[in-house]
Amino acid sequence: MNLLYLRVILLGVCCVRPLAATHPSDGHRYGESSYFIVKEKVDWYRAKYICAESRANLAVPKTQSEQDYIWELFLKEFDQNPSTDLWIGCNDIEEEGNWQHCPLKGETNAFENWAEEEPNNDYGADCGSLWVDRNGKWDDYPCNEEIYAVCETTVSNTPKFCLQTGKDGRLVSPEHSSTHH
Ligand SMILES: [Ca+2]
Ligand SMILES: [Ca+2]
Repeated sequence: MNLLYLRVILLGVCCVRPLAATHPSDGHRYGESSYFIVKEKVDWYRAKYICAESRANLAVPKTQSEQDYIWELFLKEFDQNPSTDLWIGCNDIEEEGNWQHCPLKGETNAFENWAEEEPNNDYGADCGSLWVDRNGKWDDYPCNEEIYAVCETTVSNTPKFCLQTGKDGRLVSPEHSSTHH
């Protein structure tokens, strides 16, 4: 193989996308995210851990359409009849009433979807869920209860890194790329 031919091959390698590494293969794509339902009943901390194992986070609906997508995905996974509510990522674990990731009613202009009179801190509820009996509206629920969960990971359309060739035609190893090889 002559050197010129080798250079052409190496240039062709440029911009290889890291596939699958950032989201599980059974994820459901919507917009810039991929979602999957944790189909076992777990407490909120365990749910968060299961998401993290797939490099995901507990999902937080940030628009009505994202809320609808997650809710419909959940119903579909359980033939329209899930037996428990669904953990999402918002919580006021650190400080009572200081909700992380989900704004309170009237707090900002950002999307919120709390059910009537929620969050109410009933039984020391500190973790957010989509409430089956309220058609997916948000409820604060005790974190140690065991229910289903939804994970979300961002799917980027742009390449995370490029392989580059140096002046001598050899592959130049970009910084921070080692974890992808
Ligand atoms: Ca609380
Ligand atoms: Ca509640």
